[in-house]
Amino acid sequence: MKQDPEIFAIIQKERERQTKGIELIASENFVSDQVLQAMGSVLTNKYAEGYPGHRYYGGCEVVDLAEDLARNRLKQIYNAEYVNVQPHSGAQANMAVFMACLKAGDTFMGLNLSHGGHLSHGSAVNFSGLMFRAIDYSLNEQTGRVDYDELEQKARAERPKLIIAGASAYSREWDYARIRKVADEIGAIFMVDMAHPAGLIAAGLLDNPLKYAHIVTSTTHKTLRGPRGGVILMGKDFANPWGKTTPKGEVKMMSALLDSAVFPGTQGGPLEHVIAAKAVAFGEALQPEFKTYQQQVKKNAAVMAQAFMDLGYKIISGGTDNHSMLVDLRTKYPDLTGKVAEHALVAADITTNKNMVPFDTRSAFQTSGLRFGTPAITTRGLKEDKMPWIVELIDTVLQAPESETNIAKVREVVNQEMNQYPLFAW
Ligand code: DSN
Repeated sequence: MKQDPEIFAIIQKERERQTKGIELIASENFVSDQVLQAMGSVLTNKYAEGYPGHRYYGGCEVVDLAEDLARNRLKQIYNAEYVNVQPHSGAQANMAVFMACLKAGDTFMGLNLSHGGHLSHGSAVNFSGLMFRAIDYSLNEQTGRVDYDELEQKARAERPKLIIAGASAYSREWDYARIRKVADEIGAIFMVDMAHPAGLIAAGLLDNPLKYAHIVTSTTHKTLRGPRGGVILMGKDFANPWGKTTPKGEVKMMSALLDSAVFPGTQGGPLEHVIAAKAVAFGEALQPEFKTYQQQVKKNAAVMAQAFMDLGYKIISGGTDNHSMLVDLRTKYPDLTGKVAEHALVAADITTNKNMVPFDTRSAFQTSGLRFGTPAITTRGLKEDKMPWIVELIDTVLQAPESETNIAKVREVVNQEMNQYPLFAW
């Protein structure tokens, strides 16, 4: 069959963009060739509504093997008792948890979006904020860390049924034990969305939230370096008989509630080609090289954060425990918005995203911050000695973000250097 020239030209263009630039978006990564192969496989042809061994279609015995492999490997990585690998994304995983744990209008609590939280943790324009009563907790302005005192006070006063920990732009470890304690005190379910640091947790470099939370959700494509997708897990609370009582008076296990909240509650047929790619990525995460990779991700982030601070930039919370950092541009360039900075850096083939900083004086469309992360450049092979070099290039662009000549000079240096780090084998 003749290739579709239009779309394959576009794919080629994106491949070139990824190859020639420095990718610093904290939520992105480059998957292995075998993850790509599994995603582009014949498994996309199969309908498999239901779960392995209990499907609504014939001919599922082969995809059952792939889904079981994904489930078993994921359990092994995080020491989980229950997993569901079908959510199409992190937001879908979160939606299923809401459906299993709450009724429309119930109160729940998550980190304020403008302090680093996530859309699906209660934003007014997301299903979570539209269908439920969302209350939030914040970061402390001085420390740039979660204000656990505020979290506890609000939880006691408002008695949310669900408390969510986890963030999209937060560079510090969480005190999960403290949140679990207040959740137990008020009878709330404690959920952790570990999407961002999932790979570091898998490698044992950050605390495993399954030890503390009733339910954990994640994406599979950030630090975990798998295909785009979501998962749900449970650890020690798996056997808790909490859950909804059926009309017949039976108490349903949370695992059954979660399974039916994913399918048929919020999704139809699972993406078995993506589940196979998840299985591949989970297999990779179980290898010793994965730990070495994550150690480098963390080391690169720490060195990059220090390099920013050495040049006079403010890093929220003064550093990082994980793969990411949030730069407040106002200390160095008070008149520069995140929007203009992002645009200039992208033109220099350095990809990042504008981000609100806690207590930002600008809107989400302008912002005073930039978010950076090291998972993708570490996969590419860059080590800590290159981090100050990257930060200097960023600073060169930000000194004259409107100057095409300045940007073009940096772009040339970026493209030449990245040429030394091959990315795709096929
Ligand atoms: N959009 C993702 C991020 O960039 O962090 C979160 O889902």
